Amino acid sequence: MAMTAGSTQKPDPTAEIDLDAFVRDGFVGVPNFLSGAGLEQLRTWVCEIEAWPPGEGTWFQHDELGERGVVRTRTENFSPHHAGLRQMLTTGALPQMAGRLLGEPAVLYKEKVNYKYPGGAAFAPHQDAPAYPQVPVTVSCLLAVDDATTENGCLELVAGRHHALLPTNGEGCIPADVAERLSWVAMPVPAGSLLWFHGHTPHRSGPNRSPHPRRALYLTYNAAALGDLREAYYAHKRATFAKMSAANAGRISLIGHFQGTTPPGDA
Ligand SMILES: O=C(O)CCC(=O)C(=O)O
Repeated sequence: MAMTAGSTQKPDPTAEIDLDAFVRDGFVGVPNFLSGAGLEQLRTWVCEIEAWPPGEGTWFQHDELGERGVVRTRTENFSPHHAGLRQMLTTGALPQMAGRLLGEPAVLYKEKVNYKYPGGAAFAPHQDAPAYPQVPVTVSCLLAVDDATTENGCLELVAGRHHALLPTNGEGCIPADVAERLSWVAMPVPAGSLLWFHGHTPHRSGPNRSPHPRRALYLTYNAAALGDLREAYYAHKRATFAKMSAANAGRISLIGHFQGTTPPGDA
């Protein structure tokens, strides 16, 4: 099966979402979004964009200095430059599911792949909202490229805490004393499955203690009524990174949730 929007499309892809669970918990899984040739096609595409050189005003490539040297840790803003991924992210089932969760039509806000190679770093407890300043409400979906497990650093989330912004520390993350009072639940996601979560759902992840990468796409959508804000988001990220102080060097996002070390001159 070639993974075009048409061939992955089920009659009503949104029918598979447990909306009540999302409203209650702030996250919900959708199993078996891709399998077989569709999943293999996605893996091919992810390998293609991982191999792109550092973007010069286009995509973002972020690297990580790990125990095995420098490895790719994140690619962002690839949809304008990859037709297959653009079609999958901006048409058909994924924006339809986002629209069902938002309660109105949705448009892609940002997209990234986190590669989390063996030894790849953890992410500190955070909510995404402080990192997405152009828009008050988002929904994101993790599309697992490899099985995400407790060993390789799957997401851990907090149920029912997606209605408000928690306190933030100087990194834009949830302070340790607040985080330790929350009930974290690990959410393994099999390859090809989805995990949708709200922009205010607290989440974190551990390092990759396995010998294999744990790759995942993270696709974020906002209400289309608020506008197509992708370009504004990436212009803001680029400008912020250009004037980032030495104290913030090492970030791969507008917030300092990434716990790894980036090589000098990254981004
Ligand atoms: O990929 C992970 O392990 C966590 C990613 C995450 O929370 C983020 O990129 O905001």
